[in-house]
Amino acid sequence: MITVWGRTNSPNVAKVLWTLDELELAYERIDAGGAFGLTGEPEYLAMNPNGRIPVCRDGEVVIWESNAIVRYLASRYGEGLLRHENAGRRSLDDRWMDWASLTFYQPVLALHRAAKMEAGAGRDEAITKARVSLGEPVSVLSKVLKDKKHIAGDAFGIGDIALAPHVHRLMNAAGLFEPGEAIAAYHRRIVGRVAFSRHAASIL
Ligand SMILES: N[C@@H](CCC(=O)N[C@@H](CS)C(=O)NCC(=O)O)C(=O)O
Repeated sequence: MITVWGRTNSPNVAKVLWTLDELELAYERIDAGGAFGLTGEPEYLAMNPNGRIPVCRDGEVVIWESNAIVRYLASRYGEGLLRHENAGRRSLDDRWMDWASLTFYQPVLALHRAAKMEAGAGRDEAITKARVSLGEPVSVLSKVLKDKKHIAGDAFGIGDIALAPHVHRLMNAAGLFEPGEAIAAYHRRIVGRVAFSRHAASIL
């Protein structure tokens, strides 16, 4: 049995649960992180010395870092489905996974946090700062998605799994940021996936 530790409203946990659902794999999930705690316990730290969520255990294999978990699940259970055999094609998904985490995640998180601030407590400044930091990555993403159904081409893959929860967060901040039609259309395609829709509501 596969076990996942993590609260459901984390986009990094959502990536893992979404992958498991796409692959129709059975799993159990244990609440951890945020108000659930657990991540500072010695048993948890033995699995992930960073004390962060998610963690995934599959038999003897224990993995942390959400992208590493998604890659593991796709390679072990989704070869030819979510994970391509051709190394060059695989690298397309890999680079967008890295881009989503290293370039896109922080500006989206900044807007998400600014949106939740109380009016008057520096909220407007925080929104302006987040908008500026989103400008370049959103421009790149819009150009790439203009001619593609999914981030690495026509076929859905793990590049989308790493990227879409952040796109979803961006779309949830509608009114504060206009991401443009290419990103909005991509978001509609992803939301149309049953496995994503099961987890999307909890990615606040
Ligand atoms: N790069 C890591 C980030 C892990 C991370 O920072 N997770 C957050 C939730 S998204 C966390 O553990 N926050 C502390 C908590 O929830 O207690 C990954 O992708 O797994």
